[in-house]
Amino acid sequence: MNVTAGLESIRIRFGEAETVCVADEMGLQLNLAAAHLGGPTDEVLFECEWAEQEVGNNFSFLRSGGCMAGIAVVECGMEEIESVSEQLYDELLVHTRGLSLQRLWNFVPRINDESLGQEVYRSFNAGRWKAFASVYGETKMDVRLPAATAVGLQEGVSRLALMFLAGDQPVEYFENPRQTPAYQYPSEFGPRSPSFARASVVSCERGELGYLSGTSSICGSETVGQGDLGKQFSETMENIRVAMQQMGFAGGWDKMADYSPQLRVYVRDVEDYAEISERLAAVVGAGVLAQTVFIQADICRQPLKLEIEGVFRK
Ligand code: 3EB
Repeated sequence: MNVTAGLESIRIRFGEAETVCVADEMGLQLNLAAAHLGGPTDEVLFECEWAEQEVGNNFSFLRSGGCMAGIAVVECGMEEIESVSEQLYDELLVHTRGLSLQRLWNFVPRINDESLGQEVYRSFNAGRWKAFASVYGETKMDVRLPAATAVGLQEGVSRLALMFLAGDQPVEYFENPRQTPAYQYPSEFGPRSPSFARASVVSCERGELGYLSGTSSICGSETVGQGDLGKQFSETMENIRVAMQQMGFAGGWDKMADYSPQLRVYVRDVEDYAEISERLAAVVGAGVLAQTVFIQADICRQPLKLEIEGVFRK
């Protein structure tokens, strides 16, 4: 363990050639091999005056006061996704014991490909579920699952990357009344359901931090608007509006700018970028759009064309 001084942060940088975790005196950075389509290239997820860095088996961790963040990047063949995911989540849950998970990002190689008779995303879900079930308890994990994103990378395809935020501050987890909780999706979407909540809200001294999970065109548990970008966009935005209301960040799109939104849009087909960006600008305005990151990524259900997540403050 080494102790460093100065401003430190955990960051993510898009549009890099290779998916890799960089640890230095500035903190931790996840370089992501996902094509950057628009907006800022870098996002700071956590910042502090000083931090302790710690290295686990697969993770690099940053600890500061009661806050903790970490990144793992692991070489992982398609057949190993389940076991490697379980191993990473085991490690993550051991190191964050006693803290609440606030937010997780999962970048899964070849997420929509088939391997061992099932989609890679389903294998990932099985491994993640096992780790949560063994630590939180199979029937009790829903109350502690954090907001999350799980998307696929096409470049640097053999690396699984995880990033997380945790802490000792109170966290409230939220579901979306328009959507079936993902941990209760019927088994047609996979033998083990995805382990995440629709949103987390963290209370800190300076106010509240709202983390909206990757949100897509799903109503109940069904994909809405197959082959229809316009329909998928409007369904996604309606899901976001309702989720934000649940989180206590109410007021609709007119109020959005007051919550210092940091949006991130995952676009499956690069050709759709211009239309999505235009549609988003029409809803949230040019100011919010300028702060929005657009990257290419595969969404975890093949028909889904986009997914949007966000961080909000009040
Ligand atoms: C959905 O609502 C779309 O598996 O961690 C969104 C956010 C999605 C997180 C995850 C999956 C995940 O089911 C996919």
